[in-house]
Order: sequence, then structure tokens, then C-alpha cells
Amino acid sequence: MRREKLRVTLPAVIALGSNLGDREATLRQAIAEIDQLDGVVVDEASSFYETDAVKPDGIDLSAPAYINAVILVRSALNPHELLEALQRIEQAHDRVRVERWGDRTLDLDIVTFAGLEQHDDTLTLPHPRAYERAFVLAPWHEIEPRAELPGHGPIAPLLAATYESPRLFARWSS
Ligand code: A4P
Ligand code: MG
Repeated sequence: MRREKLRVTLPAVIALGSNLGDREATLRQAIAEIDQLDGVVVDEASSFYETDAVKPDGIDLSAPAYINAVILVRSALNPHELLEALQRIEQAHDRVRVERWGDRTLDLDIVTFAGLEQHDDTLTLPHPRAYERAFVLAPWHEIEPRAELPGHGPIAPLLAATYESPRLFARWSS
């Protein structure tokens, strides 16, 4: 008898960001930890991009720059379970929440989950600001150029309309 369990997985896009500590090492560890989650597989990871910190008032060149990346995953967890799992990984990396959009060792956001559009107290899908953020769209476009953001359409023109310029920092394989 085959003991293999059938499990339905759905595709999701996760954005990673860090602007404190060893940023690249933190993101590499976080990607490995996401891949080790029961019910989540990482299919693809973008390069690492260095990006100027965006604060509620705009770009803040006095804040430490971020390293950002995007990964494509398949998830047997539902969106809220995935969010909770990502928040546990953030906590394990000593994430401290002080101010909105404040500096952080690790930020993990669900950009899209299986094309869903939904909103409640803890989760908004797709991520409400992804459509205007080069630090999400540039790494995502690198690994999935024909992707679409639910409610906003193809990401290529969305990326072209942004003003920030993410700088290639390191290749995934380096
Ligand atoms: N939440 C709702 N929807 C989602 C979602 N799709 N994914 C809730 C993840 N979380 C979601 O997030 C606050 C709450 O959002 C969570 O408790 C969750 O229930 P948080 O991570 O605690 O705080 P935050 O990240 O400071 O807030 P926010 O508003 O999510 O910030 P953003 O929009 O993620 O922006 N500049 C550069 N260059 N690179 C960056 O990565 N990141 C931010 C954070 C600001 N500036 C940046 C970058
Ligand atoms: Mg966040």
C-alpha cells in the first residue's frame, strides 16, 4: 500500500526584507527555514537586491538600506497558517516592532496567495502596497516576468511605473 499522503498545495509569493544585522545571511536563513516548514516548499528564489528604505514620508536615505528578495512557494497551509508560520520565523530572528515601517532584522510578507483577494484584521491579499513597490516587483519580475498581481494586472508595467531603483546585491547561488 502506498503511504504517500495526497496534499493540495497552492502557489504563493513571499517578499523578504532586512535592514539590520547581516541582511543577506538573515534572508538566506529565512528562505531555508520557510523551505523546512511542514507543508511549504520553496520553488524559486530571486537574487538579493539592495534598496533604499521607504518610510511613510518617502525614501529615507538616513535609514539603513534594505536587502530585499522574493520567493515562489507552494503551500499546503492556508493563508492564515502561512502568515503565522512566517511571523514565528520573524520572531526567531529577533524582530522587534517599534514604529510603522521601522528598521527590522526580518520582514516576511505574503504578496499573493493563489490569486485570492481578501481582507480581514490580520491578513490582506494581495499585500496592499506590493503593486507600487519596486523592492517587491523587481525581484518578483526577475523570477516570474509574466506574473500578475490580482486586482492590478501584469507586474511588468507596474514595475516600470515605480521610481525606486533596486540594485543587484548578490545572486542567489553566490
Ligand atoms: N498583514 C496584513 N496583510 C499581510 C500580508 N499580506 N503579509 C498584517 C504580511 N502581513 C500582513 O505587519 C503588520 C501586520 O500586517 C501584521 O501583523 C499582519 O497581521 P508587520 O510586519 O508587523 O509590520 P510592518 O511590516 O512594519 O507593517 P506593514 O504595514 O506590513 O509594512 P510593509 O508594507 O510590509 O512595509 N523599504 C524597503 N526598501 N524595503 C522593505 O522591505 N519594508 C517596509 C515594511 C517599509 N519600507 C521598506 C520595506
Ligand atoms: Mg510586514
